[in-house]
Amino acid sequence: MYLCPSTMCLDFDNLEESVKQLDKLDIDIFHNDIMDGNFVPNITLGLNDLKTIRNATDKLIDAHLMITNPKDKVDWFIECGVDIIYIHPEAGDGTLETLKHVKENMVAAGIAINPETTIEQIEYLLDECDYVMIMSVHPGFAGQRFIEDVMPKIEELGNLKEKYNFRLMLDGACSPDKIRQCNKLGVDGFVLGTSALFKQNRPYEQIIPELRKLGK
Ligand code: S6P
Ligand code: MG
Repeated sequence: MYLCPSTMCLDFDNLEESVKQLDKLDIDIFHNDIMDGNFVPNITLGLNDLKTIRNATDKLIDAHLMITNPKDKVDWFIECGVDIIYIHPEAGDGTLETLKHVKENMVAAGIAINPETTIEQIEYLLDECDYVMIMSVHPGFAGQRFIEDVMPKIEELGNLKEKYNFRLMLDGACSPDKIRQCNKLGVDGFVLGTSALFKQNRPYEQIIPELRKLGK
């Protein structure tokens, strides 16, 4: 199971130190939310933040691009040295070509799909996906409620993993209960935000081993 802390929840006054603190623990991927104030109504990390994070850890880092027309800007993130890039197919055209382009540059490619997006709408992309990330909140903000309507989609994509050979990830309000439940349905990795890791008034050192025990 992949545990993926969301860096938008970190202390940005001490970004490098905050990354290094988590880097020492048993986590797998730093999840970086990139928002443009257009595709989603918020702006979070920029390229300089991403570079700081890259330089602070040797673990995998991703870029979850919540930006309009990602095909025009994807090279910026390839150049930052991220290991995985997630593109929203809802954010513009050319998703299939963009996934191929990412992989040609030796970066893993994935799609992130909004709660309303159906499997029928994205199935043509699955052959090119190393990762598929289901959004269980509307992208834009941490601290939202889990959208239960995505549960059937989680189960269905869990059943398609072997056929298309992708890793299934979940982003949005991943609480310990949801992690346990959805890992059984085939979800391989979870973004950790305020529902599991941050604002818990307990040290990360205590929480991470507990989360680790929830999955296989
Ligand atoms: C939301 C973003 C997510 C959040 C994550 C926070 O647009 O893509 O990655 O950072 O959802 O987690 P939580 O537990 O506060 O929802
Ligand atoms: Mg995200």
